[in-house]
This record gives sequence, C-alpha cells and structure tokens, in this order.
Amino acid sequence: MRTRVFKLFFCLLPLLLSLKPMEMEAQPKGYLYDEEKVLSYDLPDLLLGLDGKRIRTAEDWATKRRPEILRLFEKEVFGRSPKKPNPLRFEVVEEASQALKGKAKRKQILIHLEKGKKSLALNLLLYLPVRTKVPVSCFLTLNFLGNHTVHSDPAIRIPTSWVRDGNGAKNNQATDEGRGSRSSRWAIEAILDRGYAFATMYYGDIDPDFHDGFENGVHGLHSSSETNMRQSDDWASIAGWAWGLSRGLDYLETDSQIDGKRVALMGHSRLGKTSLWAGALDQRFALVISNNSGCGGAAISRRRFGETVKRINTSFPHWFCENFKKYNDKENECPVDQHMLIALSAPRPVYVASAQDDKWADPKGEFLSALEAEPVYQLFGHKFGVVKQPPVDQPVHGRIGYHVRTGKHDVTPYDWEQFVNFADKHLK
Ligand code: GTR
Repeated sequence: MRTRVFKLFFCLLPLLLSLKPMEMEAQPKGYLYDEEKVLSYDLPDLLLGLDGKRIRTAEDWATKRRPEILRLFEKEVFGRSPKKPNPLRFEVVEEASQALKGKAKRKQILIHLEKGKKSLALNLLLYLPVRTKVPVSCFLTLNFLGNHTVHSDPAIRIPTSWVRDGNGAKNNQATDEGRGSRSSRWAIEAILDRGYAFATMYYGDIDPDFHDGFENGVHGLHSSSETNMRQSDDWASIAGWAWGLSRGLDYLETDSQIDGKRVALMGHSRLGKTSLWAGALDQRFALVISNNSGCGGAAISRRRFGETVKRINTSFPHWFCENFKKYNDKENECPVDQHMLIALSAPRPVYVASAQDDKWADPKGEFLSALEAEPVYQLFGHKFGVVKQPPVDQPVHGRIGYHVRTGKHDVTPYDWEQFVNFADKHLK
C-alpha cells in the first residue's frame, strides 16, 4: 500500500510541479467561463458616425470614422500620448557580424530620449539574417523580463531598469541567471531562417509595470513637477509601452538594413493589448499581431467572459487611463468595444491569436472582435474568410488572420510559424 502511494506521488510529481502560482491564477474563481451564460449585448456600431451618418466608403472610414474611434479609445481607454520626442538619438552600443552560430548579425542600440534635464534610454536588440538581401522585413516585439531572457546569447545586454523578481531577477534587478529563461517564447532562429529580422525591447525600460504614480519611465520623463496633476484621459502604462514601440520603429526606419515600411508588431498578453494600441496609433506599422491579448486587447468586453473591465482595472490600475474605470461593471456604457480596436489596424493585415485553454482571455471573444472588424476591411476590398470560429489548430489567413491553438496562455513555436506564414503572405 505504502509503495503504491509512493509510486502515485512520483507519477503526479511533474503535474504538481507544473502548477506554479501564476498558472493557478490563470482562471481565477468567480468569473464567467460558461458560454451558455454570456448575456446578450449590442456592440457599438463600427460604421455609424457620431453625426448619425452611415460610413459607406474607405475614404469616409479613413477621414471621418477612424479618427473618431481613435479619439474615443484615447479618451476612454488608453489615454492620450505625447508626440514623437525631439531630440531623439540612437547609439549603436554593440555590433557583431557573426552571432547565433553564424546565422545572424547582432546589433544593440540605445534609444536616447530627452526632455529638459531628464533623460531615459531604451535598449533595442536586433538580429538580422545573414543570408538575405537587404533591406529586410522585421518583427518588432516587447518582452517581459529583459532582452537577455529572449535568447541564451551571452552578448545580450542585461537591463538596469526595474524588473519583476524571479527568472534570475533579484531585488528588482536582472542578473545573468535569467539569460535565455524565456527563449521558448521567441522562435528567433526560425524567424531568421525565414528571412526576417527580429527586434525586441524590454517593456520595463519604457515604463515599469507597477503602479508608481506614473513617476518613472516615459511618464516621469514627460511630467513636470509643477503640473503633476493627472487628467482622466492622460496616458497610462499600455499607452506608454505603445509609445516606446513607436520609438523602436523610429530607429528601425533609420537602419539601412531594415525595410522600415515592412515592420510587423507582435505582442503577447498585456503586450498584445499594447501592440494593438501601438498599431492603431502609428500607421507606419505594416502588420499587427496580438497573441492571447484578452480583456482590453482583442476580446469583446461586453461578453464579460473571463477577465472583466472591473477586474483588470482593479488588479492593474496603472494600465488604462482613469476614465476606463467608469466602465467597471458597466461595459455596455462604453462608447467603444474591442472590435473597433482591431478595425483601427485596417486596411493593414492584422492577426489575432488565441489559445484554447486560455479562458481568462476569452478565445471566442477574441475571435468575435476580429469577425466584427471585418466590415471595415470590406470597405477596402479585403476579407477575413470565415464566419465562425475555426476549429483548434486550423489557422485562417485572410487580410485578418486568426488561429486558436491547443494549449495554454503562452507563445509557442506554432504561433510563430503562423505569424511568419501570415507575414509571408502580406509583407513579401
Ligand atoms: C494577467 C492579466 C491579463 C494578461 C496577463 C499577462 O494577469 O489578467 O490581462 O494581460 O496577465 O499579461 O500575462
């Protein structure tokens, strides 16, 4: 009997070890995970202008409705961001013609931001494929734990800005121990093999991911002590990270080896919300990908499936602008919903990726946003190509791309394979 219990314990050990606190939190209790219980709702009309007139042409969308919706998202959801800074200076701090076993060239760039006496520097890591004609298309991404965590390459610089503890970080400082700890999420070699450059920035360089009263990062850079009174539509952290992505693109546009007109944005989870907002604000991004972005990203808020507006505003009070809190438990009163955020990418190709077990992010709601955004793409003569959610692991690559893969909240090589296929179709 004793040996049987012992054996059972050892059989279950890998499962027990896999239940780390973060994963256990993935589906918090007390929220809706049952499709049958989703209440009916009406989405704000994507193509009805604020003047009551219906939008019927691509031109009317681009000149009338798009700016209206963009302003609503600024005012009610993400907050208003400042313009491109001046001066903006780029410094190549490290360069190697042979990296990743000869597969890549590596460049590390500091993006220097200045405002009066204050300054901030953002690290950008860039790998370029060696066997491709330049200029090349590029994926630009943000990472959660520092550039050095995306690959075990010993030359990647370690951030000096605030980092969440764990994965080699101690006392909110990254260490060498974290090197490569998140490499499973970044199919860098596969991306290079397909002829794309890969660029990444650490989101904490741009703005630390905790409620610091908006004193540090890009918010601190822009605030002045006399007028530190925040307005209800001032930018919060997601808008800050999105603004940082545009600074990354500012650099990429100056690099002769990169085709600045073919830069694809990719972000996961909170950074998937960020890539959608960055792509909406900055139309220089040629393609936009959101992976498992959920509430405040691709998922329809009015469904209240998984994470809700109230819950996200409570757990992460620094992500959205103050006005967004008005919609806690009042999603139906918000003048926008997330299909409109997807539509702001139009007519550029946009990709929404979900994971079957990531109920917290509402895979069905993520799909429905993509579907509901299609009428705008149709004004430009583009299609999505489906009317109902495709089965798992069966990607659809119209001008809008979508897949729901088996598995949990994560970024996998399978996801990257679909993103690169999608980019091949639309960027090459
Ligand atoms: C969760 C949050 C989600 C998602 C995720 C992440 O805790 O509730 O909205 O953004 O974090 O970014 O990993």
